[in-house]
Amino acid sequence: MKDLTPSRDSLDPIEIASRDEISDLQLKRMRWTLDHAYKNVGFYKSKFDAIGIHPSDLKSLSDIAKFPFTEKKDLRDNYPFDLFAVPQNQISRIHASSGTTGKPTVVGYTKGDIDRWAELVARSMRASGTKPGDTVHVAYGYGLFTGGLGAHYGAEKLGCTIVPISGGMTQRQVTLIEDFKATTIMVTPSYMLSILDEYKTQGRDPRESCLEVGIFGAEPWTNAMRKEVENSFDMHAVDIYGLSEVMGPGVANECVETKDGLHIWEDHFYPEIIDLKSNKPKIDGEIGELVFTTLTKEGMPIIRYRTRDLTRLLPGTARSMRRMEKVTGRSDDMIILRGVNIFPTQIEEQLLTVETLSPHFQIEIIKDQRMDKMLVHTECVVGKETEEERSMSSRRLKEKIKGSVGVTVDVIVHKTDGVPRSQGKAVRVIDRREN
Ligand code: DLL
Repeated sequence: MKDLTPSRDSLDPIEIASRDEISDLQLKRMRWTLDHAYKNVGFYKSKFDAIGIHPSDLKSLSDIAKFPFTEKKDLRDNYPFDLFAVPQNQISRIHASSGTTGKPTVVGYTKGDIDRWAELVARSMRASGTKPGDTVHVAYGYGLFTGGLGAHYGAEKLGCTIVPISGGMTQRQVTLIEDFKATTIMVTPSYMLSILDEYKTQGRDPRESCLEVGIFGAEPWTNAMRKEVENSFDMHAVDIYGLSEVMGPGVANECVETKDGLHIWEDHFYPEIIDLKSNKPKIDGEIGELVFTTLTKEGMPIIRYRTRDLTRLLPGTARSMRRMEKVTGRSDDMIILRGVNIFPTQIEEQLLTVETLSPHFQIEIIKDQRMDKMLVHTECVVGKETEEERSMSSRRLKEKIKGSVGVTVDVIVHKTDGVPRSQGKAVRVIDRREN
């Protein structure tokens, strides 16, 4: 793999500023945000008033813990536009999450927000090793989902050639990556695996591909998966994090030279980690739920948004801004099986150590005579399809999961293409228990 470390003078000065400079800027911006939200969003005014807190009570950054949380439900309750802090004619873009049940969650951006978002995605891409002039294949979905357009505007800001292909039609993805000579791909990690399969189907050697960098996010993925993709394509695999309520992709990103967790762009977002039970802030280094306060959002500022993502905060390395460890999973996705907490990423990690199995998987939870049972569906690799080979692979994975996660699961090894393929965010868990 090429050394793609960006030169220090290509960085935004704040990325490598002192902690004091960063904190001073955060405090100034946090005051502005609280004021803006209080004055212009009825929801925040009534929530602050109800507990007798006022933006002027913020004397230091840690005072943010005195303010109330915002949750996904609050976005639904204020559907569609009641959390907007500017008049409608100043909103230049709307995105929304599909929401499997009930109303979607809607977010609005001013022109300035769109511009800052593009800057932050450009910063994220530069951190990933992408350079002006590179060709970027954007396979995140375009539309109300923030992935496609978020990546697109960032790539444009950085000065790249963009191929706005969106998700789907995997055969064509591979043809166009190769014909247009993309050097960066932006896509969910699970869809990247489908693209990898397609390379093989087309008889192409992925290690010969022109791709140098993959910027993967929108769903949890492990370091084991990083190794798999990096070895298969001889490319860098870098993690990008974000969520629509806070902005979209580009809230945090790994640096290609370290790949040791994601630097949070702290000049625009203030992170906290809270305890899942007590909701009290935890200190850096401790695992809990990630909470964000935006510092520059005009259209829809958000105060102490509970992401449900589990991680911990770590000190800066390649940049002065703090890092978040790769997200283990969402608290909503945590499976509790006979008293043991399990995240799909733990299964992914083990699966990737069994060479006779492909990295595609899906977890099914069923009730079997009143007992919860977990089935892991996966596939054999080409050449290991016999009944005997598949049952051996199944036993190996079952043992590994038992050894590392501590639960007994059933592993069903299908033939190639037996597990549904992702074209965006993978559906990892199907829960068939009745409540
Ligand atoms: O997924 C934004 C995005 C698009 C991020 C493209 C990165 C790349 P939402 O649809 O609102 O926004 O989903 C946000 O996805 O709370 C996490 O649970 C999960 N997520 C996003 N990035 C990562 C990541 C976009 N790198 C939700 N690792 C978040 C783990 C991630 N989970």
